[in-house]
Amino acid sequence: MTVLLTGFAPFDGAATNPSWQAASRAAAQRRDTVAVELPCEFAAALPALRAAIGEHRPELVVCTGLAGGRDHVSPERVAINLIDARIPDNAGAQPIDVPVVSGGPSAYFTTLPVKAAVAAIQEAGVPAAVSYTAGTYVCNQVFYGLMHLIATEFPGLRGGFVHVPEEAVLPLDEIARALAIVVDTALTVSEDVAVSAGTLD
Ligand code: PCA
Repeated sequence: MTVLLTGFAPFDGAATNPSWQAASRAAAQRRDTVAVELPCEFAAALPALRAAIGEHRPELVVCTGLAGGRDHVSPERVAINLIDARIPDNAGAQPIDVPVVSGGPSAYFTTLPVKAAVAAIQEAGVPAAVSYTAGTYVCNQVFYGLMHLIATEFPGLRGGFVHVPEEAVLPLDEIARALAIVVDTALTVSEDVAVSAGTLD
């Protein structure tokens, strides 16, 4: 396996999480990709991610999670070293104003070609936009932790994070197609395209 795709377990009382459903669907359609579900728990998510990287030794890791308020697929540009949980996680923990990694840099940038990926997803007819905030909950924690793992333990590994909308907003097949396009783009494009994807909000 060369690609690790992750999705999250359901959280906040939901029965399913489209990030895991789409990630497992996309992986099932590819020979180079394995999918792993991460727990939506601050204490357990990063150890599970680290174990999956150690087991599968991928060259590319794309983690995904649900962003309930969004109506499009959003590859994330930046992870911040901050947890500020709005709701408790699945283990009942609600850390507020703590770093993901004590003493770590304030932020990491993705090493995925997010602009090229967004252009390719849009070309396939699926709504997408680059995002400049992954929030301050478990998704941002996993994104930051992934980039920190790459910086400290797995040099050469490429990785990033993609938020996906609710299944009612975008069908799972389209979300899965978008994730496959992110993977294909990352495997073929090493330098991102220099077009503006900036935002004023
Ligand atoms: N979304 C949450 C955590 C798990 C998930 O799928 C988030 O955006 O932080």
